[in-house]
Amino acid sequence: AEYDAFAARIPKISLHLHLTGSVAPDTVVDLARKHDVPLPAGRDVYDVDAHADLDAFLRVYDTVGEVVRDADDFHRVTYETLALAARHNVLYREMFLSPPAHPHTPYPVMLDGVVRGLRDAETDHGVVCRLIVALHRERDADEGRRLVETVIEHRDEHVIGIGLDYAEVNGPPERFRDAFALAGRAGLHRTAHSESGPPANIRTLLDDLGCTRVDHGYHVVTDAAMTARCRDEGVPFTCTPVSSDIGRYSGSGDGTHRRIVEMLDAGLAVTIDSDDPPMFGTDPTHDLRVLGPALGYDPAPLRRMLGHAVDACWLDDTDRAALR
Ligand code: ES4
Ligand code: ZN
Repeated sequence: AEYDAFAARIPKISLHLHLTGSVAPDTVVDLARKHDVPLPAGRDVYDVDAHADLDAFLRVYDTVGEVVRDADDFHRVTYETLALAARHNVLYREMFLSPPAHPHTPYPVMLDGVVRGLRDAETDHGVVCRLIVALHRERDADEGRRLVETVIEHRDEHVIGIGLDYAEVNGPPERFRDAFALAGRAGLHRTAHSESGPPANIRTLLDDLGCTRVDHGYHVVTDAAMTARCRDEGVPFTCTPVSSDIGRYSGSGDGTHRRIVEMLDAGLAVTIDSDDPPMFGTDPTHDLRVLGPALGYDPAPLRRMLGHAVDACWLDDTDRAALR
């Protein structure tokens, strides 16, 4: 009970959350009606069956992308997810924006709505948010590179980095070398998902794509040399206990969160987030509470992970110091 209260109260820094995956079910229904998009009948928008495998989950994610369309929609969903975050004491978030998930929306329109949403949320709730534009790794490399060009063309101070999302098996990281190099030359920070893939993919992220973080990265602990390197270099891993347990990537769906415990025991810089909160039935407090049994209900690792998130975030050192 003491641990649970601490999980609610501790300040939080959120480094792994997808805007498209954070839309409340009522909002999805509202926006579907607004844009006349049919939703699957006879069941909840976020049915747990949708999570049976990653592809099924990603089709639900794409459905949300269909209904979040105009600038006002983006304002609304950004504001709503940040207002909720503030209630969980999230101080700062770096949030994934997946433009390819929203085929009806030009990038500048999306950016306008999102930036207004995060400004309003900061004014009303004090939560600060910056953006990571995620490239769709199942699409070809050229589309990714063009998205980076678009990001640079519409340069906005709120967009501080790029990422790589969707299914890793269908999009090996080396395919995006040029796109990431272009982003690097433009001064954008870089991260990428590696949830199901081998430690070799983590090496590609660090050595070939210029990533300074790894999203998930559970298989690092299957390679002793890679684990030692990442510990020595302080490479941050943004882990998502709820979504990755459901997907059987960080555990066996049994709440032991085996991989995350191994990563912590190996001295790796682990941070914790929700991935797609309503889709996986979680929130920033719940993410920490589900780790309770795995951590022996000890609050000390929660403090350590907060420290890792402060180190891992892409704020400049003055703004970073304000979070300590
Ligand atoms: C995602 Cl691979 C993956 N996992 C969870 N959420 C996502 N959104 C886009 N790609
Ligand atoms: Zn993710």
